[in-house]
Amino acid sequence: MRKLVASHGPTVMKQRAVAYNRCHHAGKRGWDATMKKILITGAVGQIGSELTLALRERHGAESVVAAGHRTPPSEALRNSGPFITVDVADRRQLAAALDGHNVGTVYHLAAILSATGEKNPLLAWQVNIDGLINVLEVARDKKLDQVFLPSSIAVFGPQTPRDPAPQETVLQPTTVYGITKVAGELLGDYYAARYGLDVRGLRYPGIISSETPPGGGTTDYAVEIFYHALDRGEYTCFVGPETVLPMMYMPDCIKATLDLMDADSSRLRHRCTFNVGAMSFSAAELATEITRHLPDFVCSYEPDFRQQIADSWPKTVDDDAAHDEWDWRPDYDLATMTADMLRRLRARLGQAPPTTSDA
Ligand code: AKB
Repeated sequence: MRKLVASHGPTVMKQRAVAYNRCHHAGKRGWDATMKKILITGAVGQIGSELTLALRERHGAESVVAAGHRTPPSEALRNSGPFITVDVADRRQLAAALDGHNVGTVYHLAAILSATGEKNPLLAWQVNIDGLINVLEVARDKKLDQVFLPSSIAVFGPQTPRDPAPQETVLQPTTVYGITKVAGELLGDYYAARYGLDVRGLRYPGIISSETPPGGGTTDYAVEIFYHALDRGEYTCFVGPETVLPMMYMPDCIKATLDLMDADSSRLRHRCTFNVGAMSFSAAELATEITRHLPDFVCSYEPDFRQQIADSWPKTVDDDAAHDEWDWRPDYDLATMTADMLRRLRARLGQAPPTTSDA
Protein backbone atom coordinates (compact mmCIF):
# COMPACT_ATOMS: atom_id res chain seq x y z
CA MET A 1 0.00 0.00 0.00
CA ARG A 2 1.26 3.50 -0.85
CA LYS A 3 2.20 5.51 2.22
CA LEU A 4 0.32 8.71 2.95
CA VAL A 5 2.75 11.58 2.72
CA ALA A 6 1.84 14.76 4.61
CA SER A 7 3.70 17.97 3.94
CA HIS A 8 3.57 18.84 7.66
CA GLY A 9 5.01 16.72 10.50
CA PRO A 10 2.56 14.55 12.47
CA THR A 11 2.86 16.61 15.67
CA VAL A 12 2.23 19.87 13.88
CA MET A 13 -0.69 18.32 11.99
CA LYS A 14 -2.21 17.03 15.24
CA GLN A 15 -1.93 20.38 17.00
CA ARG A 16 -3.39 22.13 13.99
CA ALA A 17 -6.16 19.58 13.66
CA VAL A 18 -7.28 20.28 17.22
CA ALA A 19 -6.93 24.03 16.86
CA TYR A 20 -8.39 24.46 13.44
CA ASN A 21 -10.89 21.68 12.80
CA ARG A 22 -13.64 23.30 10.85
CA CYS A 23 -16.36 21.94 8.64
CA HIS A 24 -17.47 22.91 5.20
CA HIS A 25 -19.88 25.59 6.41
CA ALA A 26 -17.58 27.19 8.96
CA GLY A 27 -16.30 30.00 6.73
CA LYS A 28 -18.77 32.66 7.73
CA ARG A 29 -19.05 31.46 11.34
CA GLY A 30 -15.39 31.33 12.44
CA TRP A 31 -13.36 28.63 14.16
CA ASP A 32 -15.04 25.70 15.84
CA ALA A 33 -12.99 22.85 17.28
CA THR A 34 -15.78 20.28 16.73
CA MET A 35 -15.97 20.87 12.99
CA LYS A 36 -14.51 18.64 10.36
CA LYS A 37 -12.12 19.10 7.46
CA ILE A 38 -12.53 19.07 3.71
CA LEU A 39 -10.55 16.68 1.49
CA ILE A 40 -10.08 17.37 -2.22
CA THR A 41 -8.98 14.48 -4.42
CA GLY A 42 -7.37 15.46 -7.71
CA ALA A 43 -6.20 18.65 -6.00
CA VAL A 44 -3.29 19.15 -8.39
CA GLY A 45 -5.59 19.21 -11.42
CA GLN A 46 -7.06 22.19 -13.25
CA ILE A 47 -10.18 22.60 -11.10
CA GLY A 48 -8.80 20.97 -7.93
CA SER A 49 -5.88 23.36 -7.57
CA GLU A 50 -8.05 26.47 -7.68
CA LEU A 51 -10.88 24.95 -5.67
CA THR A 52 -8.40 24.05 -2.92
CA LEU A 53 -7.13 27.63 -2.73
CA ALA A 54 -10.69 29.02 -2.74
CA LEU A 55 -11.76 26.67 0.06
CA ARG A 56 -8.64 27.52 2.08
CA GLU A 57 -9.42 31.19 1.67
CA ARG A 58 -12.92 30.57 2.89
CA HIS A 59 -12.38 28.09 5.73
CA GLY A 60 -8.76 28.51 6.76
CA ALA A 61 -5.74 26.79 5.25
CA GLU A 62 -5.48 23.90 7.67
CA SER A 63 -9.10 22.79 7.36
CA VAL A 64 -8.67 21.94 3.67
CA VAL A 65 -6.54 18.88 2.83
CA ALA A 66 -5.32 18.68 -0.77
CA ALA A 67 -4.82 15.13 -2.07
CA GLY A 68 -2.86 14.30 -5.19
CA HIS A 69 -1.53 11.06 -6.64
CA ARG A 70 1.29 11.11 -9.20
CA THR A 71 1.58 14.76 -10.26
CA PRO A 72 3.59 16.85 -7.79
CA PRO A 73 1.74 19.84 -6.31
CA SER A 74 2.54 23.42 -7.26
CA GLU A 75 4.36 25.60 -4.72
CA ALA A 76 1.13 27.50 -4.06
CA LEU A 77 -0.73 24.31 -3.25
CA ARG A 78 1.98 22.75 -1.11
CA ASN A 79 2.76 25.92 0.80
CA SER A 80 -0.79 26.97 1.49
CA GLY A 81 -1.91 24.00 3.63
CA PRO A 82 -1.73 20.24 4.11
CA PHE A 83 -0.99 18.07 1.08
CA ILE A 84 -1.21 14.26 1.07
CA THR A 85 -0.72 11.56 -1.55
CA VAL A 86 -3.71 9.23 -2.01
CA ASP A 87 -4.51 6.66 -4.67
CA VAL A 88 -8.31 6.86 -4.88
CA ALA A 89 -8.39 3.39 -6.43
CA ASP A 90 -7.13 2.05 -3.08
CA ARG A 91 -10.11 2.08 -0.69
CA ARG A 92 -8.13 1.37 2.48
CA GLN A 93 -5.73 4.17 1.72
CA LEU A 94 -8.60 6.56 1.09
CA ALA A 95 -10.33 5.52 4.35
CA ALA A 96 -7.09 6.05 6.28
CA ALA A 97 -6.75 9.55 4.80
CA LEU A 98 -10.29 10.48 5.85
CA ASP A 99 -9.73 9.12 9.38
CA GLY A 100 -6.28 10.64 9.73
CA HIS A 101 -7.52 14.12 8.89
CA ASN A 102 -11.00 14.03 10.48
CA VAL A 103 -12.67 14.67 7.12
CA GLY A 104 -16.37 15.54 6.88
CA THR A 105 -16.62 16.62 3.24
CA VAL A 106 -14.98 15.27 0.09
CA TYR A 107 -14.70 17.01 -3.26
CA HIS A 108 -13.80 14.10 -5.52
CA LEU A 109 -12.07 15.67 -8.52
CA ALA A 110 -9.58 12.93 -9.42
CA ALA A 111 -10.48 11.81 -12.96
CA ILE A 112 -9.20 10.85 -16.40
CA LEU A 113 -10.67 13.22 -19.02
CA SER A 114 -12.18 12.47 -22.42
CA ALA A 115 -9.16 12.48 -24.78
CA THR A 116 -6.89 10.51 -22.45
CA GLY A 117 -9.79 8.18 -21.75
CA GLU A 118 -10.08 7.31 -25.46
CA LYS A 119 -6.38 6.41 -25.49
CA ASN A 120 -6.67 4.26 -22.37
CA PRO A 121 -10.28 3.22 -21.69
CA LEU A 122 -9.43 0.76 -18.92
CA LEU A 123 -7.46 3.38 -17.03
CA ALA A 124 -10.42 5.77 -17.37
CA TRP A 125 -12.73 3.12 -15.95
CA GLN A 126 -10.37 2.28 -13.11
CA VAL A 127 -9.77 5.87 -12.00
CA ASN A 128 -13.24 7.25 -12.70
CA ILE A 129 -15.38 4.34 -11.53
CA ASP A 130 -13.30 2.39 -9.01
CA GLY A 131 -12.19 5.68 -7.45
CA LEU A 132 -15.74 6.99 -7.33
CA ILE A 133 -17.18 3.83 -5.76
CA ASN A 134 -14.42 3.95 -3.17
CA VAL A 135 -15.25 7.56 -2.30
CA LEU A 136 -18.97 6.77 -2.03
CA GLU A 137 -18.44 3.59 0.02
CA VAL A 138 -16.03 5.23 2.44
CA ALA A 139 -18.34 8.28 2.68
CA ARG A 140 -21.30 6.02 3.47
CA ASP A 141 -19.33 3.99 5.99
CA LYS A 142 -17.98 7.07 7.77
CA LYS A 143 -21.26 8.99 7.48
CA LEU A 144 -19.61 11.99 5.87
CA ASP A 145 -21.52 15.28 5.79
CA GLN A 146 -21.21 15.92 2.04
CA VAL A 147 -19.64 14.58 -1.14
CA PHE A 148 -19.15 16.51 -4.40
CA LEU A 149 -18.95 14.45 -7.62
CA PRO A 150 -18.19 16.39 -10.80
CA SER A 151 -19.96 15.30 -13.95
CA SER A 152 -19.55 16.73 -17.44
CA ILE A 153 -21.24 17.66 -20.71
CA ALA A 154 -19.60 14.38 -21.80
CA VAL A 155 -22.68 12.53 -20.45
CA PHE A 156 -24.45 13.65 -23.62
CA GLY A 157 -24.08 11.92 -26.96
CA PRO A 158 -25.14 12.25 -30.60
CA GLN A 159 -28.76 11.35 -29.73
CA THR A 160 -29.09 14.27 -27.30
CA PRO A 161 -30.63 17.53 -28.61
CA ARG A 162 -27.64 19.86 -29.08
CA ASP A 163 -28.92 23.38 -28.71
CA PRO A 164 -29.67 23.26 -25.90
CA ALA A 165 -29.11 19.89 -24.21
CA PRO A 166 -32.10 19.60 -21.87
CA GLN A 167 -31.68 18.85 -18.17
CA GLU A 168 -33.59 15.58 -18.54
CA THR A 169 -32.63 13.89 -21.79
CA VAL A 170 -31.06 10.94 -23.58
CA LEU A 171 -27.67 10.01 -22.06
CA GLN A 172 -25.87 7.81 -24.58
CA PRO A 173 -22.28 9.05 -24.71
CA THR A 174 -19.82 7.60 -27.21
CA THR A 175 -16.68 8.11 -25.08
CA VAL A 176 -15.59 5.96 -22.16
CA TYR A 177 -15.19 9.17 -20.14
CA GLY A 178 -18.84 10.01 -20.82
CA ILE A 179 -19.88 6.48 -19.86
CA THR A 180 -18.05 6.78 -16.52
CA LYS A 181 -19.70 10.17 -15.93
CA VAL A 182 -23.21 8.79 -16.57
CA ALA A 183 -22.48 5.90 -14.21
CA GLY A 184 -21.07 8.38 -11.66
CA GLU A 185 -24.21 10.51 -11.76
CA LEU A 186 -26.43 7.46 -11.33
CA LEU A 187 -24.31 6.10 -8.48
CA GLY A 188 -24.27 9.47 -6.72
CA ASP A 189 -28.06 9.71 -6.96
CA TYR A 190 -28.34 6.11 -5.80
CA TYR A 191 -26.21 6.69 -2.66
CA ALA A 192 -28.24 9.80 -1.89
CA ALA A 193 -31.58 7.98 -2.25
CA ARG A 194 -30.58 4.68 -0.71
CA TYR A 195 -28.24 5.76 2.10
CA GLY A 196 -29.20 9.39 2.68
CA LEU A 197 -25.69 10.54 1.76
CA ASP A 198 -25.60 14.23 0.80
CA VAL A 199 -24.05 13.83 -2.66
CA ARG A 200 -24.15 16.71 -5.17
CA GLY A 201 -22.71 17.23 -8.62
CA LEU A 202 -22.56 19.44 -11.72
CA ARG A 203 -22.16 18.70 -15.40
CA TYR A 204 -19.14 20.92 -16.02
CA PRO A 205 -18.69 22.39 -19.50
CA GLY A 206 -15.14 23.03 -20.76
CA ILE A 207 -13.35 25.01 -18.04
CA ILE A 208 -11.03 27.89 -19.00
CA SER A 209 -8.43 29.01 -16.49
CA SER A 210 -5.14 30.88 -16.26
CA GLU A 211 -3.48 28.98 -13.41
CA THR A 212 -3.20 25.18 -13.86
CA PRO A 213 -3.54 23.99 -17.47
CA PRO A 214 -6.05 21.18 -18.10
CA GLY A 215 -4.75 17.81 -19.26
CA GLY A 216 -6.26 15.22 -21.57
CA GLY A 217 -9.59 16.89 -22.31
CA THR A 218 -11.32 17.70 -25.59
CA THR A 219 -11.99 21.29 -24.52
CA ASP A 220 -8.29 21.94 -23.74
CA TYR A 221 -7.92 23.97 -26.98
CA ALA A 222 -9.89 26.79 -25.35
CA VAL A 223 -7.07 27.18 -22.81
CA GLU A 224 -4.06 26.31 -25.00
CA ILE A 225 -5.05 28.99 -27.50
CA PHE A 226 -4.36 31.74 -24.92
CA TYR A 227 -0.87 30.47 -24.04
CA HIS A 228 0.08 30.10 -27.70
CA ALA A 229 -1.40 33.48 -28.65
CA LEU A 230 0.74 35.25 -26.07
CA ASP A 231 3.84 33.09 -26.51
CA ARG A 232 4.00 32.64 -30.28
CA GLY A 233 1.23 34.72 -31.84
CA GLU A 234 -0.22 31.63 -33.52
CA TYR A 235 -2.11 28.46 -32.64
CA THR A 236 -3.07 25.32 -34.50
CA CYS A 237 -6.42 24.28 -33.08
CA PHE A 238 -7.26 20.55 -32.90
CA VAL A 239 -10.97 21.12 -33.62
CA GLY A 240 -12.41 22.91 -36.62
CA PRO A 241 -13.42 26.61 -36.63
CA GLU A 242 -17.17 25.88 -36.56
CA THR A 243 -16.99 23.69 -33.44
CA VAL A 244 -19.23 25.18 -30.75
CA LEU A 245 -19.09 23.89 -27.17
CA PRO A 246 -20.33 25.12 -23.78
CA MET A 247 -17.52 26.72 -21.76
CA MET A 248 -17.08 28.37 -18.37
CA TYR A 249 -14.42 30.59 -16.82
CA MET A 250 -12.80 29.27 -13.64
CA PRO A 251 -14.22 31.89 -11.24
CA ASP A 252 -17.71 30.80 -12.33
CA CYS A 253 -16.72 27.15 -12.01
CA ILE A 254 -15.62 27.70 -8.41
CA LYS A 255 -18.74 29.74 -7.68
CA ALA A 256 -21.04 27.07 -9.14
CA THR A 257 -19.33 24.33 -7.16
CA LEU A 258 -19.47 26.16 -3.84
CA ASP A 259 -23.00 27.51 -4.39
CA LEU A 260 -24.32 24.03 -5.11
CA MET A 261 -22.64 22.64 -1.98
CA ASP A 262 -24.06 25.54 0.08
CA ALA A 263 -27.57 25.19 -1.36
CA ASP A 264 -30.49 24.42 0.92
CA SER A 265 -31.07 20.72 0.31
CA SER A 266 -34.84 21.11 0.68
CA ARG A 267 -34.80 23.12 -2.59
CA LEU A 268 -32.89 20.48 -4.55
CA ARG A 269 -34.93 18.24 -6.84
CA HIS A 270 -31.75 17.12 -8.57
CA ARG A 271 -28.52 15.97 -6.93
CA CYS A 272 -25.68 14.90 -9.22
CA THR A 273 -26.89 15.96 -12.66
CA PHE A 274 -27.14 19.75 -12.81
CA ASN A 275 -26.51 21.31 -16.22
CA VAL A 276 -24.59 24.58 -15.72
CA GLY A 277 -24.17 27.00 -18.60
CA ALA A 278 -22.09 30.15 -18.87
CA MET A 279 -21.06 30.79 -22.49
CA SER A 280 -20.90 28.94 -25.80
CA PHE A 281 -18.75 29.91 -28.76
CA SER A 282 -17.10 28.40 -31.79
CA ALA A 283 -13.32 27.96 -31.95
CA ALA A 284 -13.27 30.69 -34.62
CA GLU A 285 -15.25 33.09 -32.40
CA LEU A 286 -12.74 32.55 -29.60
CA ALA A 287 -9.84 33.24 -31.99
CA THR A 288 -11.58 36.41 -33.21
CA GLU A 289 -12.09 37.62 -29.64
CA ILE A 290 -8.39 37.09 -28.90
CA THR A 291 -7.53 39.00 -32.07
CA ARG A 292 -9.33 42.06 -30.65
CA HIS A 293 -6.56 42.16 -28.02
CA LEU A 294 -3.71 40.71 -30.12
CA PRO A 295 -4.33 41.91 -33.70
CA ASP A 296 -1.46 39.85 -35.15
CA PHE A 297 -2.66 36.55 -33.69
CA VAL A 298 -3.31 33.85 -36.30
CA CYS A 299 -5.28 30.67 -35.63
CA SER A 300 -5.23 27.70 -38.01
CA TYR A 301 -7.17 24.45 -37.73
CA GLU A 302 -6.08 20.81 -37.96
CA PRO A 303 -8.84 18.69 -36.48
CA ASP A 304 -7.71 15.37 -34.95
CA PHE A 305 -9.53 12.52 -33.14
CA ARG A 306 -10.93 15.02 -30.62
CA GLN A 307 -13.15 16.56 -33.31
CA GLN A 308 -15.38 13.48 -33.22
CA ILE A 309 -15.69 13.75 -29.44
CA ALA A 310 -16.54 17.46 -29.66
CA ASP A 311 -19.13 16.72 -32.36
CA SER A 312 -20.88 14.29 -30.03
CA TRP A 313 -21.37 16.97 -27.35
CA PRO A 314 -23.99 19.73 -27.27
CA LYS A 315 -23.44 23.37 -28.26
CA THR A 316 -25.37 24.78 -25.31
CA VAL A 317 -27.06 23.44 -22.19
CA ASP A 318 -30.39 24.25 -20.57
CA ASP A 319 -29.53 25.10 -16.97
CA ASP A 320 -32.95 26.25 -15.72
CA ALA A 321 -32.87 23.63 -12.94
CA ALA A 322 -29.65 25.15 -11.56
CA HIS A 323 -31.21 28.65 -11.76
CA ASP A 324 -34.40 27.49 -10.05
CA GLU A 325 -32.97 25.22 -7.36
CA TRP A 326 -29.86 27.11 -6.23
CA ASP A 327 -29.93 30.45 -8.07
CA TRP A 328 -27.14 29.75 -10.55
CA ARG A 329 -25.97 32.84 -12.51
CA PRO A 330 -22.60 33.05 -14.30
CA ASP A 331 -20.57 36.27 -14.15
CA TYR A 332 -18.36 35.89 -17.25
CA ASP A 333 -19.07 35.82 -20.97
CA LEU A 334 -16.67 35.41 -23.90
CA ALA A 335 -15.53 39.05 -23.91
CA THR A 336 -14.97 39.44 -20.15
CA MET A 337 -13.35 36.01 -19.83
CA THR A 338 -10.95 36.68 -22.72
CA ALA A 339 -9.89 40.07 -21.33
CA ASP A 340 -9.30 38.62 -17.86
CA MET A 341 -7.43 35.53 -19.16
CA LEU A 342 -5.05 37.66 -21.20
CA ARG A 343 -4.46 40.06 -18.31
CA ARG A 344 -3.66 37.23 -15.88
CA LEU A 345 -1.53 35.23 -18.30
CA ARG A 346 0.46 38.32 -19.29
CA ALA A 347 1.20 38.92 -15.62
CA ARG A 348 2.21 35.29 -15.11
CA LEU A 349 4.36 35.18 -18.23
CA GLY A 350 6.01 38.49 -17.29
CA GLN A 351 4.73 40.28 -20.40
CA ALA A 352 4.13 44.03 -20.31
CA PRO A 353 0.45 45.03 -20.28
CA PRO A 354 -0.82 46.50 -23.58
CA THR A 355 -1.08 50.24 -24.00
CA THR A 356 -4.61 50.32 -25.50
CA SER A 357 -7.43 50.61 -22.97
CA ASP A 358 -9.46 47.57 -24.02
CA ALA A 359 -6.69 45.00 -24.44
C1 AKB B 1 -13.01 17.24 -21.36
O1 AKB B 1 -12.86 17.92 -22.39
O2 AKB B 1 -12.83 16.01 -21.33
C2 AKB B 1 -13.49 17.94 -20.11
C3 AKB B 1 -14.96 17.88 -19.96
C4 AKB B 1 -15.82 18.69 -20.86
O3 AKB B 1 -15.46 17.20 -19.12
N1 AKB B 1 -13.03 19.28 -20.11
